[in-house]
Amino acid sequence: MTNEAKKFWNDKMTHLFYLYDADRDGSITPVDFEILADKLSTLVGQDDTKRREEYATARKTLCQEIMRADANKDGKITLEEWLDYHTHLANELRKPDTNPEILEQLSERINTTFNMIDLNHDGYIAKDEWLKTCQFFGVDQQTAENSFRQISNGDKLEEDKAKSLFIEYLKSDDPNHISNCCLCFL
Ligand SMILES: [Ca+2]
Ligand SMILES: [Ca+2]
Repeated sequence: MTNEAKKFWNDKMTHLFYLYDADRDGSITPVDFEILADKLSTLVGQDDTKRREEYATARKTLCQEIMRADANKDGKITLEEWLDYHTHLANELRKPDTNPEILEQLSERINTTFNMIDLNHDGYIAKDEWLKTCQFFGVDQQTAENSFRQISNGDKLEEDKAKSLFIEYLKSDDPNHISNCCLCFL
């Protein structure tokens, strides 16, 4: 990896870290997931009790998976822990014989995220779901629309495609890679 590619990848992961640090205290803790899930659940409507419960469960799963990055187990993920964890993960994903346990953990994380974005649970990410989620994470509308056009087959993004993009997002150090627009979905 060149220094430039390394810097790009580091910046991408740092950006992701701050997206998750919802209370902006400089570390990722379970409180951040509560804040994010509360905000996200307003996207599906306050009245939908069932979806709100699903969100609560999804939040717990996602939190559990991501808290694996807390190397010293003090209940907080620092930026350093975050970058170490994802460097290790990305290296593992680049191998032809990725550790199956790591793949399993990552699929848990990706499935949960996918279900949170797939607001109506039909197995696809529709354009409006993509736009809403992008907006939620502060991506401007034009960028969101352009990225959807690039990655979808017109009006839908299929589950398998979405999941492989998420994995590429973690691996790729190429500033022009199509998966870069998936920031915020991990
Ligand atoms: Ca925090
Ligand atoms: Ca820690």
